[in-house]
Amino acid sequence: MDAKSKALFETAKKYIPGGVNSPVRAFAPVGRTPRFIASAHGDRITDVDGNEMIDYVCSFGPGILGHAHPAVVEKVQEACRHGFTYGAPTENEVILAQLIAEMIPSMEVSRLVSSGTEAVMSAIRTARGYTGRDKIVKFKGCYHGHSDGLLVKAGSAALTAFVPDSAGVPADSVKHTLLAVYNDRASVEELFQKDPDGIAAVIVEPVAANMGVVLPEDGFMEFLRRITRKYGTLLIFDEVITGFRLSCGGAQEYFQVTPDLTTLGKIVGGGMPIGAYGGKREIMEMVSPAGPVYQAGTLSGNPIATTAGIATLKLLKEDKDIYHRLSDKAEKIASSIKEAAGGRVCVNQIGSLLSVFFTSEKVTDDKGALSSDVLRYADYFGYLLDHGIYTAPSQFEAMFVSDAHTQEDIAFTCETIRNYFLKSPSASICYTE
Ligand code: KE4
Repeated sequence: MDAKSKALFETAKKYIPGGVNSPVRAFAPVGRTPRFIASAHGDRITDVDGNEMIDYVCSFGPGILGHAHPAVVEKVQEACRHGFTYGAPTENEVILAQLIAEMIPSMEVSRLVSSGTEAVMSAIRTARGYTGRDKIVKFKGCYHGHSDGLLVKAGSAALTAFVPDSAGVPADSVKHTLLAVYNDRASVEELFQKDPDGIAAVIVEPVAANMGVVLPEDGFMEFLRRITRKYGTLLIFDEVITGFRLSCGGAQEYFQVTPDLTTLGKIVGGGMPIGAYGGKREIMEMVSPAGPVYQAGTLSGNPIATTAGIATLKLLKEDKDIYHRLSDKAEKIASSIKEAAGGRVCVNQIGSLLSVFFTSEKVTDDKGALSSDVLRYADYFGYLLDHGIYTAPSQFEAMFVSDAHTQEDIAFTCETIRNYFLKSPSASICYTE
C-alpha cells in the first residue's frame, strides 16, 4: 500500500529536515506516512507505490486546471528548447504583467518574484517605503509565507504545530507586527485608535484558507477598505490562494473591494515557481530601480515559469464558464457532507475552496478553527486516503477543486464522504456557504 513511500520517507529524513521540503507535506497532523508522488494527470495523482488517488490538494492551489494540462505542457516543452533563464528581461514578462493588469485591474503595475512568501515580503516593504510607517496589521490564523515579520500567530502548518510563532525570529523582527482577529472589526479599530498614524498596511487573506477555509462575514472586507483609507494605511489583499481562483479577477472582483496592493502566487505560475505583487502605479513606482525600495531575484520572471503562467491565465481568461463549473463541483461536495454529517461538523465553502471542521460551532476565526477536533479530522482524512481520495493533510488547510475533476470522481468523493459519516453517525453539521 505505501511500502515505497515509507522507505523513501525514512531515507528522506536523513537528508532533509523532517523528510520534506515544506512542513505540511509531512502528514504529521493526520498521523500517516506521506505519500511520495510519482506523477499526476488531470484530477489524479499517483504515488510511488502505484496508488492512484483523486487529488483535492492540487499542490495547495496552483492546480486549478488539473495536473499536466496538455496546452500548458506543450508550451513549457517548447520554451525549454530556448533556454531556462537569462537574467535579462524577456517579452514573456511583459505579456504576463499585461495579463495580470487586465485580469486584476488594481494591479496596474506588478513585479514578478519566485514565491508567495517573496511577494508578501516585498509588498510589505513597499507599503512601508511608500507610507514611511513601520507597523503592519495581520490576522491571527492567516498565513502570508514565512518571512520573519509575518510568522506571528501564522496559519497553515505553523498553526498545525500549535506554535504559530517560529523559533529563530528575533523579537525586534515582529515588534511592528500587530494582531487582529478575523471578522472582528473592534479588534482592528482598537489598533488604529492606539496608533492612528503608525500603521503602514493591513494585510489580509480576503478568504482565509490557512486556518481551514474561513469566510469573511458580510461587509468585513468593505470595513477594512474604509478604515485603512481613513487612516492613510495601505490595504494589502494576499491573494496567493484566492487570486484567479475565486474568479478571473480573484477575491477583489468576487467581493468588489479594491485593495491598494495585491500579492499573488500559485495559479499565476501555473504550477511553476512564480509570485507577484502589484498595485497602483504611484505605489509600485517606489520599487527599485524606479524607486528607493529594493527588491531583486535571480529567477524572477524566468522564461519557463512565465510560459506556464501565461498559458494558464489565458485558459482561465478565455473560459467564461470555468468558475461556475468549479463552484458547482465544490458545492456538491459541501452538500454531501451536510446531508451525511447530520449536524456536528461545520463546512465552509466558497467557489472551489472548502473545509470541513469537526465542531458544532460555526467557524469564523482562528479560535473557532482551533476548537475543532483535529483527531476526528485525521480519522476522516485517513478514511478518504484509504478509499483513494487525497485531501488536505491538515484541518488547517483547504480542499481545492480543479476544472479537471470529473463528475464521476466528484460523485465517488461524495459517496465516500457519505459512507464515512454513516459509519460514524454521531457527526452533525452547522453549514455556512
Ligand atoms: P509560498 O511562499 O508557499 O509560495 O506562498 C506563501 C503563502 C502566502 N500567502 C498565502 C495566503 C498562502 O496560502 C501561502 C502559502 N500557502 C501554503 C498552503 N497553506 C503553501 C503550502 C506549503 O506551505 O507547503
